[in-house]
Amino acid sequence: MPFRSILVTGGAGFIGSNFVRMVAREHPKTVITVLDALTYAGNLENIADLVDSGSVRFIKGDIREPAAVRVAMDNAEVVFNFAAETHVDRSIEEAASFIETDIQGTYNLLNFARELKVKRYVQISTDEVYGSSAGKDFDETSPLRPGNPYSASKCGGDLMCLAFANTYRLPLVITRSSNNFGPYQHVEKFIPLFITNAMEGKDLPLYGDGLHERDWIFVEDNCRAILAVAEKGNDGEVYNIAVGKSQPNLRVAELILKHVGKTNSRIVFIEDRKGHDRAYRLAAEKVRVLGWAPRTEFAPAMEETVRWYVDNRGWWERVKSGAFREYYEKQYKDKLAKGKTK
Ligand code: NAD
Ligand code: TDX
Repeated sequence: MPFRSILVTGGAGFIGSNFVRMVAREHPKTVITVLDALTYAGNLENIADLVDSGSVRFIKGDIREPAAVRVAMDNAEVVFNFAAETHVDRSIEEAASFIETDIQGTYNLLNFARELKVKRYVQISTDEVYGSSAGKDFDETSPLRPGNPYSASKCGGDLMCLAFANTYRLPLVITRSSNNFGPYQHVEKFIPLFITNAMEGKDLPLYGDGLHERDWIFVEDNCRAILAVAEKGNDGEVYNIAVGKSQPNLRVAELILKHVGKTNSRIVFIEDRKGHDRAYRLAAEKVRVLGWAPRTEFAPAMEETVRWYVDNRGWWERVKSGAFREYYEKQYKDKLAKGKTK
């Protein structure tokens, strides 16, 4: 990778931690700083080994606070913004924190990226900004039609990015990927919730008729696509990232049960999510022109993912019970108190 030093916001979350692990493994000369507020979704355990070995400098801080952003961005050549409030169901209950982090936080990052003249700013966005797809594949020029407060907040962040690219010529790119799955994903999300509930012998709560479709991408494939866009994408442009194999939630739930070794009897159909987007479908040829293609097939990646949750039971039990925070705070007490872990 041609980047000397990168700032990864939200690097203690699901995709951010997988991204940091990939860069540390494959580009050991790149200096990595992680800025993460460690919200309920941020878990220092996800990158603890890298922080301990000195491969990653960790700063506990909030992108909503300009001062924290300014400190973390010092010396960053490239900024990757993964930090966000990300769970649709939470945004339906209460959206204020989504607006603050996903829009205001993005604005803070853009301001300092401009002031400090970063070489490239990469905004991690989502297929949800286009809204539900009725049979049509959305490309990067499709209109934004968010269907819930989370995706509306992501649209706000994206639009501010595009405004900075146009007004100030900030060299930035935006990636919009489909649903990710893999290790370290929070148990509130569909696939980890269903895997861990199946392991615990609990019900698997499917919303509505269970026939809503998602185009699942293995998290490592998305991380590689994000790197490709950061390295080779054109300034001011958007890149969709998807595999192009949508499937209904019910089928995914059945596959999970098969891998966990349980019967289908635990699937229960519950009241639908409010405003539930039926399907997301992306046309993602543009990123392929940069040389990216997914390396992973859904079925083996799912098997690997289930195995990860089986092998890392302590990790998700601590996330489910809430004990994860006490666990890492004990380990990093002094360092976290100073607001810096190195
Ligand atoms: P996640 O919820 O697992 O992680 C989010 C991380 O951001 C956490 O570590 C959290 O502590 C941190 N964070 C939240 N608010 C913050 C703030 N104000 N300041 C600093 N840090 C803060 O999310 P994820 O699934 O890893 O998603 C990462 C990014 O990818 C998000 O921008 C999301 O919109 C986007 N995305 C996710 C998916 C998916 O399927 N998970 C798909 C497309 C796009
Ligand atoms: O208990 C559940 N039952 C259920 O049927 C949950 C949590 C989800 N579902 C359904 C809703 C969706 O159709 O499964 C599908 C996936 O749900 P989520 O994991 O909540 O993902 P989604 O709403 O599709 O949004 C995800 O992809 C786009 C991420 O959470 C976003 O951050 C990302 O931008």
